Amino acid sequence: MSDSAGTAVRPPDPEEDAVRASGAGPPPPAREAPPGPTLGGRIGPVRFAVIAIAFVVGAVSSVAWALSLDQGGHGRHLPSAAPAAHAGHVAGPASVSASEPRGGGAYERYRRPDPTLPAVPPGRVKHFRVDVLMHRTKVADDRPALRVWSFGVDGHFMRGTGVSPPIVVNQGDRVDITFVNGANAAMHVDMAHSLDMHAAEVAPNVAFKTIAPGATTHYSFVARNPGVFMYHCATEPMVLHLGAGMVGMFVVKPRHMPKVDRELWLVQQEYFLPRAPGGDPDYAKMVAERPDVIAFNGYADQYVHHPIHVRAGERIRMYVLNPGPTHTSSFHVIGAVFDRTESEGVRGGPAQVMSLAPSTGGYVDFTLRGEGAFPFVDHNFASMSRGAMGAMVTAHAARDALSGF
Ligand SMILES: [Cu+2]
Repeated sequence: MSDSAGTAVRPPDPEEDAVRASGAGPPPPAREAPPGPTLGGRIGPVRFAVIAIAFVVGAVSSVAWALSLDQGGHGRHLPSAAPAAHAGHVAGPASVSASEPRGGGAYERYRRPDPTLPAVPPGRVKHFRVDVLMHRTKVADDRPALRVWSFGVDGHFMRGTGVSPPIVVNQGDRVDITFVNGANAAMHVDMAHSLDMHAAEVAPNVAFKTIAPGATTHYSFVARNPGVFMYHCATEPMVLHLGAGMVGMFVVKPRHMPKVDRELWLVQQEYFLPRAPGGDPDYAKMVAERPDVIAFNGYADQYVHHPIHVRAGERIRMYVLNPGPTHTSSFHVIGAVFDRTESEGVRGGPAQVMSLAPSTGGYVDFTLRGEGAFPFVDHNFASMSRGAMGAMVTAHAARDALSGF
């Protein structure tokens, strides 16, 4: 974690890979602006003090854990000492199998998800293959790893975080889904799962059926209704499967949508840490509605440490989903007003927040008027303190732009 006092420094982000490498079709929205100043972690004195304490405690506990794992012979792929090691932010292997951890203690290296909304794939029928991946990762620098149950889309897995990739189609598209509950041993699937798409108007007992590890199911639907929908596992107990990570964003872009310069996606997700490092999430915490970490795109405060680079004056659209499973989000961008919002079929704005109950999605349009750092948060500050915070930084912001918070 970096800060203006220089207690630690994170090197620049690795370049993210595209969520979907489709060829033809509409041009993708603008990627992030060229990196400006490195501004990670320049935040106010109170928050800094809390983070600094957490940093030290986290470092000590993580080193102790790493040492214990090494003694047990399970230290393979461990970053050298959690928070400090994450300062490396080494890009994980691109292949599915290369970084697969073994044993109870190894976990994947952090890899920053690209917050740029993927382009709609070409063709009249949109085919997606959705896989299940059960993998060990951290979701916060200063907290132990856990086993996250997540989805991959068309061979893209967001290893090193707890998030699943977004899926994007246009209103009116036919969507063809192949759901694979762990295609091979590298997926580490050891239980039954299912795939429920909220945008799909289908008989759920047919389409969303629970299938055994290694099995495949298939369904198709027309995305008649625009919106920011959720997809998730619907196998009981659902709070366990959703709380373990089996959620994602499914965007149906409306016809005649006003153009913007940049489209971003954010999934605000809850994580319930296990009783033992590397274990499955704690079910008791889920039913008690007590998440340990609440994060945008699968890793606490990641876009504070590695801000999203934008340009002052451009039109920005953020697609935001709160899959929960238990908490409501009050999504807010500090220093901006949403001049247009749309959530669950209701258009609004100007607005200061977009309220997102569990399984609610929407998008907000706004312009950042001036050079600087613009944090985005869950304005439920208890959730923000658990990691639901990020920042956009404009191309010509001062190097210390985030230090004023
Ligand atoms: Cu499941």
